Amino acid sequence: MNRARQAFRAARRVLVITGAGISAESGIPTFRGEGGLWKGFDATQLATPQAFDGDPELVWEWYRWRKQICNEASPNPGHRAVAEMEHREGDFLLLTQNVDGLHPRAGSKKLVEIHGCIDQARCTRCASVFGVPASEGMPRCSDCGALARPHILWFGESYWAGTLDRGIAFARQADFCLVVGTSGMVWAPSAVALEAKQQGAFLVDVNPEQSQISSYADAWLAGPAGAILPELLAEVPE
Ligand code: BJW
Ligand code: ZN
Repeated sequence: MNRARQAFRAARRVLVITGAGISAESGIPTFRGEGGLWKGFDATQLATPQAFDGDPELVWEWYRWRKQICNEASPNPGHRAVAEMEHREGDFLLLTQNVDGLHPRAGSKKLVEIHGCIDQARCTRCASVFGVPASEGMPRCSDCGALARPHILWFGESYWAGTLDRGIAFARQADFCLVVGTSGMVWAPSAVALEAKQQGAFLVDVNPEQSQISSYADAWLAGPAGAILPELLAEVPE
């Protein structure tokens, strides 16, 4: 913790990468591990273009169920600590894999929601993006009437312009990279963290369990984000 804190204090360009674990303490289930299943399905079965083509109603039902959980949840001390980091001097970027909207609700502004946002839908024909309507059922595009899909990046889909590329460009300049609450199983966010490390950043992993990132990290802070992140920010008397 002390080495991580010192590196953070000295840093001029800070990159934070978050995953589902940072929202676990807000009551949102993670993808892998306990509680990661819904009606016998896991994310790899439903978060795909093939699943949507085969049964759009089922996929929309899953996302509406998750949207409700996300909307009812509140940001926790981990999200608030990340928002606070942005206000230090120097450059900052938050790259989140989470679609739950808790980072912006905690006050984060310099952020990229690399996998999209659960409150948004996108037209399958004209690609227009709009808020998911409150009414049940499958949303239709308000511009052209075609079926809309969740505005979420699914497995096998390429990262949208201005998301991954922005993260990689920032990672190459970062001198501190903080990874929080991700298993690191999904490419490409884990690759962004390793790129930062390779280009000289001090890499910290915050996760109660060993992740794919932990063994590459300069410091693995094993514990829940809601406790560890405020501690990382706290002033300590010399
Ligand atoms: C705590 C905690 C607490 C608990 N505090 N921590 C073979 C090899 C390599 C790559 C590939 C491959 N085959 C395919 C790929 C590429 C694929 C991929 O990476 N697959 C791997 C799973 C193998 N990636 C893609 O397809 C991506 N696109 C892409 O690569 O485009 C180029 C390309 C195109 C075509 C072919 C090949 C390449 C797109 C990925 C999109 C991911 N989308 C999802 C679902 C949509 C979003 C949604 O519906 O919400 O995003 S998948 C799901 O995983 C979700 C998450 O954002 C993402 C990451 O999960 P995350 O956040 O890490 O959660 P968990 O549950 O895994 O981990 C939680 C962690 O928290 C755990 O470690 C806990 O210990 C910890 N934790 N409590 C701190 N209190
Ligand atoms: Zn349309």
